[in-house]
Amino acid sequence: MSKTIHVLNGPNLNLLGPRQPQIYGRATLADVEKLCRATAERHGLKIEFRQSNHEGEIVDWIQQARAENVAGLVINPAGYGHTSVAILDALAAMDAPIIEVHISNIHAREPFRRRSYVSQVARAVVCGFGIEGYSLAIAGLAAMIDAKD
Ligand code: DHK
Repeated sequence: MSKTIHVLNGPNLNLLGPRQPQIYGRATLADVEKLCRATAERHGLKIEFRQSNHEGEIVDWIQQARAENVAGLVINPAGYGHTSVAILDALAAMDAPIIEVHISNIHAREPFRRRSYVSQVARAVVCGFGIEGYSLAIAGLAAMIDAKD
């Protein structure tokens, strides 16, 4: 039976494409989803792909991923990565590996973006590769899941 991973996206990522393309590129969230689905399929993984602008909804989804015993979680927490203890706490309650993704290089931007709460509980962090970072995250997660078997 193939394993399932969840890919969660935080606030404003629904605006990918038109939003600050000089930072985030011109690809849309639909393009990101297509890329994630293709990468997951290549690695024999099933995928659930979601985006929300609401902190509580993201917390609910993380709890749901935990309850469903997903094989792993990829999360671009977007702005909430820098602020949300609630999302950190929800992630900390998970056993499955968590990979944090940022499209931009958060370390080359404003100082407040350099700290991510999510990094404390992420097994790996990918940033600065544009949307290709999602594909790298899923490939890395697939290797971690395989190594565990
Ligand atoms: C996306 C956002 O919306 C920002 O709030 C983060 C992240 C960076 C990204 O690069 O994907 O600071």
